[in-house]
Amino acid sequence: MIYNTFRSKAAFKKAFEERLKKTYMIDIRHSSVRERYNVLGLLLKEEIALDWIKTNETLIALKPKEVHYFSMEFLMGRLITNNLMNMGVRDVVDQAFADSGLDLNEVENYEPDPGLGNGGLGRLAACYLDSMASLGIPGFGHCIRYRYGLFRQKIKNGYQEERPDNWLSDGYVWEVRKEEEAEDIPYFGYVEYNGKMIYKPNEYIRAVPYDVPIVGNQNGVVNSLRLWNAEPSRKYPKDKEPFEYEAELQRISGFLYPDDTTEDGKKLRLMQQYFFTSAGVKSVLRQHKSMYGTLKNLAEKHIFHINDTHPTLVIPELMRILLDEEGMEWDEAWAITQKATAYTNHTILSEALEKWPVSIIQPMLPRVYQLIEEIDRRFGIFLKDNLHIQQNEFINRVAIIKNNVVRMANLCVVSASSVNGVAKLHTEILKNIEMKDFYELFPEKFHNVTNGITHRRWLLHTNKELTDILKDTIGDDFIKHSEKLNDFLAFQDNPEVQKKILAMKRIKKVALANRIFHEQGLRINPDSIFDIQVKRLHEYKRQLMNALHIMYLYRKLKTDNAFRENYYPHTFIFGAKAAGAYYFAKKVIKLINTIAKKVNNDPDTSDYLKVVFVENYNVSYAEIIMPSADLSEQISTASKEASGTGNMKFMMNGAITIGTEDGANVEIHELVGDENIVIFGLKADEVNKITKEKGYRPREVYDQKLELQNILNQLINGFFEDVHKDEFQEIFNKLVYEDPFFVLKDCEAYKLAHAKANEMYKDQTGWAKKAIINIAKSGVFSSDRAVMEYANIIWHVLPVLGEDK
Ligand code: NBG
Repeated sequence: MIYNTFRSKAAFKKAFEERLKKTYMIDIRHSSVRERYNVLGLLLKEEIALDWIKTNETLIALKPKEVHYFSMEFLMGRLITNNLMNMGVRDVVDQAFADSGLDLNEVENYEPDPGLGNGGLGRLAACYLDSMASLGIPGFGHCIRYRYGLFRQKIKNGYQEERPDNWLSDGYVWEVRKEEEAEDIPYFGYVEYNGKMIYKPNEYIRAVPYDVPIVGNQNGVVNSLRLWNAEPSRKYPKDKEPFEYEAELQRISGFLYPDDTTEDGKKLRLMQQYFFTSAGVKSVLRQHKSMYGTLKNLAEKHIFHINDTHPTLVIPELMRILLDEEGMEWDEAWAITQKATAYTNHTILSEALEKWPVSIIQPMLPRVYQLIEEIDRRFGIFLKDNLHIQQNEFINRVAIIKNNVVRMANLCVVSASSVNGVAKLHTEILKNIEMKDFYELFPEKFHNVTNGITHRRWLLHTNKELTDILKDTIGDDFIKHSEKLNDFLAFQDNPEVQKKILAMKRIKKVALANRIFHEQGLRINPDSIFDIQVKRLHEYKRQLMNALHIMYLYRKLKTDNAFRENYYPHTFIFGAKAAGAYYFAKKVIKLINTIAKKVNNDPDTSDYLKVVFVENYNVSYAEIIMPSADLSEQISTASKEASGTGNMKFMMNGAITIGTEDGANVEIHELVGDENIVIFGLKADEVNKITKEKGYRPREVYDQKLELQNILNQLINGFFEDVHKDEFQEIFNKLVYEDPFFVLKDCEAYKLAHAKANEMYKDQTGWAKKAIINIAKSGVFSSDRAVMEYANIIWHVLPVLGEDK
């Protein structure tokens, strides 16, 4: 498609200059970056608007089935470059800017990075939106318009400090407020029986949607992400102080994941969950009704995807509307609700499987709670009818409500038509261990869809150099069909291509080194191995094992000449945010920074070893980090990482994985073979066995392995002069006396894996070959593949939109 404003360099320049004048009364030479950004955004949005309208018209004409992806998080990253590229106009703008002496990068970097997510789960949702639009699948996101996203991280004296992320302070150029489509969301009150159930809420909160366009890749498709904002309802609550009501509103769309360790935090979280699920469901049903005049065919036209348990209330909310407002009988409403919902599980960590105390949910959502009770009661009858013997324990395990808590995952599995895990291993663990009982009951519901990442953002946009090498060697089919990356295998032994890959890596390493110097004043050597672990800070991800290994290296480098001579210089790079209330994780950040300070300032080792903790790791930072890695650290305790997606981004950019057989690492391993990955450590079934047998005594490892003992002692013996001797006592104690994630048990294997990687890297040709194989095999990890699997196996939707259809 041709976008009028962007049809030529001259046309764009003219429009841009005129708009700058009319909007800001300023000429281009004197304009600020903010003004340029806003005007460019507006011009793009105007063209997007036309495609948006066209997409809607197609939806009205074709009436296809639509996906509604409900997620508490969407970690979108910046949209400007995405939109420029997906619209195919980036070159025009770039050249026009260059002619006028302006820097497009600077303007792109002005965009705030909306941090509406914590990590992998939120980023996955963003990748899936990109793929749905690019494939022509009608797919819409639903979330909350959090005024503050995930905190901005500051490192002060080695400690993490959290600062509010006020991403909306200067407005958000992409969003469109849809006042007319606001919904009132009911809370509290009671249910009256008057021939039928009538819910009498005590208060309403108005949900106003802000739509953000999701632009498909050069296909004219524009889907949307609907962010719901909390505002006062016209039906003002009678018995509430205005300030109290106002404060409640502010909090609902105030923060992403507020502290839920307190009773108050829990309530707020539940209010948020109902807020956006109810608003989303109502808006879809309203549109459906106006199009078809009935909700009887709802499940033929819509699928509501429940991304982890946070949006589970989609289920009782659908039931409520179908029963109470549509007057359907239970069986009919239930059949529709089941067919129209699907659930993805993203973790087996039990603390993340949500459980709501009845004492919170019942008063807040009395009718919804009644319906959950009824679903549970009927499920109980189903069990009694279907289990041959009375199996009380089984029934207790699968019940939705037990001991006065509502188990949201159980509600999802009982109700939804599909349950899926996010990598093969993870799905097997769900089927055979975590959700074994349910798998026995409903084997047909269980599916696997291994996660994916959009190669448009994580290859085309972040790594132009690699994209050019690929275009020169295999043509540009891979842009639309990521599986074509496989053709690159043919170049694994080609010396020219190998050289180009190494040169590409170096450019990307220099770019990261510059950013780190610019931000933190630390110089790192782009000719050292960049060994990178970036992800949320969590014990199971074992950043701590990485840190202990660096302590080991430091000691060796200082004391063992032969070792030093054999050692290829390394730069260890970490990026991670720890949840504000996660004390232990914050200690690990302090430890990494303490090690960094000591190691980086030691002239004996500084040519060999550098450690960097990058501040405020987020999507935009990841765009620079992913392409620059030689080694990708994916070292979680086997069985604990559901999939991982950083592992895929690194691989696609030519890094070699050093990792455990966990999550999607298993599939990376299968694809590239033993030669092109460094696998170590306990396997998932070993971890499960040891856990079950309760036979692990980390203290014994400490007593027996003297080398490791020395390192651990350094945590508490004053080795780090800059901190109090007790600073890391808790880390020491946890490792030596509990070690729930088997750090000590895997330490030795990890050390050997690193030694192997060190040797591998010395053979640069061999390394380049491995990188090529990793890149070539990464095509299956495109989110296009993942989304097509969802479309075929779970959603039953077709890619009907787009100019090429
Ligand atoms: C995370 C898992 C990751 C996985 C992402 C996306 C949660 C609850 N889970 O392993 O820890 O890659 O989800 O599926 O954030």
